[in-house]
Amino acid sequence: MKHLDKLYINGAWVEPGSSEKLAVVNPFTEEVVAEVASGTASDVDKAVAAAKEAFRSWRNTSSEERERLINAIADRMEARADDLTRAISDSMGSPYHLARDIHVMGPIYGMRSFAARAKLMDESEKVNNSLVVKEPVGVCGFITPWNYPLHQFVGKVAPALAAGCTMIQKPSEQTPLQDYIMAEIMQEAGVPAGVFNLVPGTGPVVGAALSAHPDISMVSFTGSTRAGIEIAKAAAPTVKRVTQELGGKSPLLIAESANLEEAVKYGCDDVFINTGQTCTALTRMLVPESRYEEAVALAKANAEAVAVGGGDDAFMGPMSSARQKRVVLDYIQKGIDEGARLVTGGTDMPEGQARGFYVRPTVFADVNNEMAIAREEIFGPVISMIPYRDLDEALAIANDTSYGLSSGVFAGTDEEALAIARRLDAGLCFMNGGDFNYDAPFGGMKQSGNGREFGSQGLEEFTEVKAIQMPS
Ligand code: TXE
Repeated sequence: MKHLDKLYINGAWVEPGSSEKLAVVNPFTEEVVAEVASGTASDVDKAVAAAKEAFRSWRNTSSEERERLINAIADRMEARADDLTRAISDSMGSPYHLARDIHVMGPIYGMRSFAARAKLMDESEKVNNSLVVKEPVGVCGFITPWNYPLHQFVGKVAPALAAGCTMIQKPSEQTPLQDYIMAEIMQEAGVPAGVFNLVPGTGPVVGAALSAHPDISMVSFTGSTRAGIEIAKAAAPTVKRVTQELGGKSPLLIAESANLEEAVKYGCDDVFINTGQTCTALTRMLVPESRYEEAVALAKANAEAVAVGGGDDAFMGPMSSARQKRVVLDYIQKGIDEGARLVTGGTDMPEGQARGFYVRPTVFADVNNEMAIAREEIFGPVISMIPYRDLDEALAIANDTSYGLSSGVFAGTDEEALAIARRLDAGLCFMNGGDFNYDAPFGGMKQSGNGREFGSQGLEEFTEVKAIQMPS
């Protein structure tokens, strides 16, 4: 068992103010694999003081220097890719090969992408007698979840470094392990003391202290809408900037003209990858009535072909925690009770699994958009198939949600798909099988959040603009 009992503050490994520990549980074995320090509000004060002091000089570094450092961090992430992969696989239950390809390689690209963006901070604009310049927002507090822990870390830390901000990072209680490796990497790469600080701990203690701290200028949060609202409320009295990446209940609109086999396969893979614990998952599959039963049969076949387990051939590991497994099983039961047709899956353990937080890839048909399984984020491998009569009805159902993070469309031609994509109320749209892009802005409309991560918009979130009015 690992013991990670220190915090990383002001460039040094220090004792936390409390002897309480966070227990990290391996979702494959259900055993505790690590005990991790749990910080206090006074640890947050120390980290904020260090970040505030470091900001005085870090904000004045050249963009070339910040570019060099971010590249040095990305180089070290590559060198320690196996350690990062093992940490994520062991704590969040992703089979090793998927943890490496999805959870580690993508974020390394994401980190490096911000090296080149540091120089965007040097851009200025002359507007009549004003010179408009960019400045870093200041000391930032980051609160991240457990479903893509390194991706979310990079989406906040990389642009903050590029902009010239300093920061305090709080990982999820469930998945702090890779953050310890990242703190070591920051130290080895030569990130100056106080620029990056790591304070693991609970949401109500460390997360709340970050949200309310008067010397923090911005909080960036990824997680549940519930916690996002609490954080925004706690942040309001200090008028700090708050960016939120929250939940989703995203539609996949399959048009009459689509290649049904391809569209249903894409939709199933998209929901089952990461065991459904993806905020962009296209969990509401909208299918024309005329092709509904054909689509249901295809979804059943796809779900039943998913390899569940922890090995090299597995596509789907266990849920990340016993609690999340309970949540998903309760939703499956609710779907049955609400009268949806359980096509495949259900509340039993998948075949061949004796322990681990596994659930079965599950498909519901005859779902209407009022049911809880169509309205609430389940965050598990559960697809709700909803029939529609015509495109207007399909779009009305697709947009009838309090969320607006992601969406997807399949149609016979790209022109038709693009026209539909423009009518979906979401920050992202995956069109005719289009891939995730680390250089494009990522974020949601409506109750899916505020602000964007990645791409040059991801840097802008960490930027203040100043208009200097010059004599004419
Ligand atoms: O998230 P929480 P949970 C959704 C998903 C999931 C549900 C609950 O539907 O089933 O949320 O997951 C910190 N002040 N998503 O309970 O509680 C907490 O310590 C400050 C969607 O695990 O939001 C952790 O670091 N911080 C999602 C982080 O918030 C607080 C990713 C996330 O935990 C806090 C994860 C508070 N009052 C869950 N309360 C996505 N958008 O990708 C908690 N935290």
